[in-house]
Amino acid sequence: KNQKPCLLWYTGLSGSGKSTVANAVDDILFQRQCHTYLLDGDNVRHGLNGDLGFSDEDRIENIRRISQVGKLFVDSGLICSTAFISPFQSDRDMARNMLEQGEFIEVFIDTPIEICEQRDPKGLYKMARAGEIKDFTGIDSTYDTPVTPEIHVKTADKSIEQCAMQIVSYLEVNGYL
Ligand code: GGZ
Repeated sequence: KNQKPCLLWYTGLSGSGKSTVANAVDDILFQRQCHTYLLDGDNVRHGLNGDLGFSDEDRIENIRRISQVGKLFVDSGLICSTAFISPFQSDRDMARNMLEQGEFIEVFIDTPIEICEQRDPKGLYKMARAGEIKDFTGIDSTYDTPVTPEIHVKTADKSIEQCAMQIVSYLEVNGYL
């Protein structure tokens, strides 16, 4: 199977659907016999980055390590995806600049904070509003809205499947698949 290696860099608020959409894309790519790897909180925040919290400083280090690992996976020939809030534009640009032209694909999972907060699957927004968690993204910690993402997914009026197909179509049209 021919595939052009790349790093699909998902960014968006907590509860925006980054992991859900990234997993749906990976399922489709797997069916098409692509070789992929998905880095997300489950396999990175507990292990490699288990020493890091949510201060600005720790988030910057979190993203620095993830971009280094992502680059290694791309060098190994995979379509690699990362699903982290990655709130700072400067860190997303740092990751972009580590890769070759066309290898870095910024995917903005654009879900209004009101919707993220309604979903609140882990009750974290509720706790942040109550002051029980501090430095929560979108409440009392910054999220820099992507300015020129390669893919802008507005999730509010789409199904997970439609969001995933928007990304797969981008990969097809631009010669990654
Ligand atoms: C944001 C937090 C926080 C704070 C814990 N702010 O919805 P989730 O639970 O599963 O996803 C969030 C995840 C964010 O980790 P990232 O590694 O993606 O963040 S970053 O890229 O900014 O380094 C949320 C949970 O961790 N979480 N505390 N204060 N999200």
